[in-house]
Amino acid sequence: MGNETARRVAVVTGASSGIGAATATALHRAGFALILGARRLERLRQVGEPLGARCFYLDVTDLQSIREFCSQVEQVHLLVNNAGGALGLDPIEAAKDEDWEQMFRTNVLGLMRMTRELLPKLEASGAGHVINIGSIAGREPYPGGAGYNAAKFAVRAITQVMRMEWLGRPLRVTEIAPGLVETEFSLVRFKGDAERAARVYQGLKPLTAEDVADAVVWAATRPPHVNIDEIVLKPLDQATALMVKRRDNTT
Ligand code: NDP
Ligand code: 8X3
Repeated sequence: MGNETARRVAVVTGASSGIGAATATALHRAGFALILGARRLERLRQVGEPLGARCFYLDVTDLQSIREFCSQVEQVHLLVNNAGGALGLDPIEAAKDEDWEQMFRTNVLGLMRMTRELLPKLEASGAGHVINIGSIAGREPYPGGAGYNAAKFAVRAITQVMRMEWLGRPLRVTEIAPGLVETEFSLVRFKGDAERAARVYQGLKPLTAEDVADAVVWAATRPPHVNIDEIVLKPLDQATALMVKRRDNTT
C-alpha cells in the first residue's frame, strides 16, 4: 500500500480494464497513491496489486455500492470518473430500454454520484481535481449512437456546470474526450461479438488506452492554478466520429 499521507491520492473508477487500468498505471508512475474500483474484482486486483493500489468492489450504477466504496476513501485529491461505455448501436426505432438505462446509470448517474459523494474530501484536500472521461461521441452524434451520444453529451454538460459551480473553490475539473481507442469498449458494446468489435478498428491505427492515460496524467499534473478544461484526442486516422482512413495493412 502507498503512503497516502505523503502522496496525492487518486480514485479511478472502472480500473479493471482499458483506459481505467492504463490510467491507474500512469498515475502510479506519476507518484499518486491509488484507490481503484470496478465490478470484476479479480481483474481489478491484477491491475492494482503491482501498483500498490487499494482495490475495492464498485458498481457505479448502485448508490449503496458507491457509498460503501467511498467510505473506504479517507482522503482524495483526484477522482477519475472513467467507468462507463456503450451498449448497442441500434437506431432509435429499435432502442432497447435496458441498454439506454444502463448507459445513463453508468456514464451519467454514476459520474454524478461518485463526484457528489467524494466532493467534500476532494475540496478538503486543498487542491481537488475531477477528470471525467467523455468522448467525441459527446460532441458528434452518429446514427445508432443516440443513447451513448446522449450520455456523453451529458458528461460534457455536467463537466461544464461543475466548472461554473466550483469557480473560486480549490476544485479543478477536466473532460478528456477520446475518439477510437482499442479496449474492451466495442466488445462490451456488441455484447461479446468479438468479430464485430474487431471490425471497428480494422485497417486503421486506433489510440491505445495508454495514449488516453497520458492525457489524464498531463491534465492532473499541471500546477494547481491551471485548469485544463478539455482535451479532445483522436487517432491520426480519424477525422470525425465517422470519417476514418482504413488501409489493408495497418503499421
Ligand atoms: P473498457 O470496456 O475496456 O473499460 C470499461 C471499464 O468500466 C471497465 O473497467 C469496467 O469494469 C468499468 N465499468 C463498466 N460498468 C461499470 C459499473 N457499473 N461500475 C463500475 N465500473 C464499471 O472500455 P474503455 O476503457 O474504452 O472505457 C473507459 C471509458 O472511456 C468509458 O467511459 C468509455 O465510454 C470511454 N471512452 C472510450 C472510448 C473507446 O473508444 N474505447 C472512446 C471515448 C471514451 P467492470 O466491468 O469490471 O466493472
Ligand atoms: C467511443 C468513441 O466513436 O465509438 O466513445 O463513440 S465512439
